[in-house]
Amino acid sequence: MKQILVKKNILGTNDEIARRNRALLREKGIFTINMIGSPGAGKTSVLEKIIKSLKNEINMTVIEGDLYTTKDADRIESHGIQVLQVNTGGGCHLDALMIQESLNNIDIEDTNFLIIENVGNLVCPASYDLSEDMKVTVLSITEGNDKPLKYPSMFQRSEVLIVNKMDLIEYTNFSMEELYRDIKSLNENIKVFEISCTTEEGIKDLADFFKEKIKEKGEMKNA
Ligand SMILES: Nc1nc2c(ncn2[C@@H]2O[C@H](COP(=O)(O)OP(=O)(O)OP(=O)(O)O)[C@@H](O)[C@H]2O)c(=O)[nH]1
Ligand SMILES: [Mg+2]
Repeated sequence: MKQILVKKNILGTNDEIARRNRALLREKGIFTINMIGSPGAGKTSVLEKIIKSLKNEINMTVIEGDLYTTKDADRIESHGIQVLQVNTGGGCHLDALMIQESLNNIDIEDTNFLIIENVGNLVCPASYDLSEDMKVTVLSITEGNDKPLKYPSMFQRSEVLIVNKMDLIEYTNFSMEELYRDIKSLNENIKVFEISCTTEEGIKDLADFFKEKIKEKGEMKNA
């Protein structure tokens, strides 16, 4: 599996680079998501479930962002998916230059769906456009339902909220009612999926949702 260490951005502003990446991804018809959430919210677990659901129909590529290690990329690679690990060497988020470098290091000709797993962090990634079509935030039940109001930017900028670890709700004081009230006050258009990677509740609906978006964006390359 490939792994890159990032360089300092001297080539332009994040938005300029993101614009160039976005043009390339549009030309290739690749639907791209930027998956964000706290450390341990379950981003890689959700990704693994999506891969299992869609890999026979859709060609996927994953870019894994982490400070150090190839642990998440190793998990993805075990599913037979093209994956690139980006190590930020301590940086708390990915940026558009890292995505540009990633795209230079992988073969995207056959890809329909590009999933970027951002560094585990609910704050910094909100400010960096990675040229995605959609920001997808993963919030897990064990983090508490107060997180949207405490960390609003990410929730305001996301098209999709995945509420993960629903299997644990009975052991916590997490209130779905309060969550929906708060999240809608921040972003009335956000689409919410309640899921569990343990029981697989909600995974099919989530996979179907992405499948529609992928088809809208480009021709199926494995058709
Ligand atoms: N009970 C339960 N545990 C889960 C669920 N989803 C993930 N986990 C567990 O939560 C832990 C963290 O999951 P990861 O998928 O590694 O989380 P992550 O967000 O990718 O973590 P980082 O990449 O380190 O930020 C693992 O031990 C998973 O097995 C779920 O739906 N229910
Ligand atoms: Mg992960």
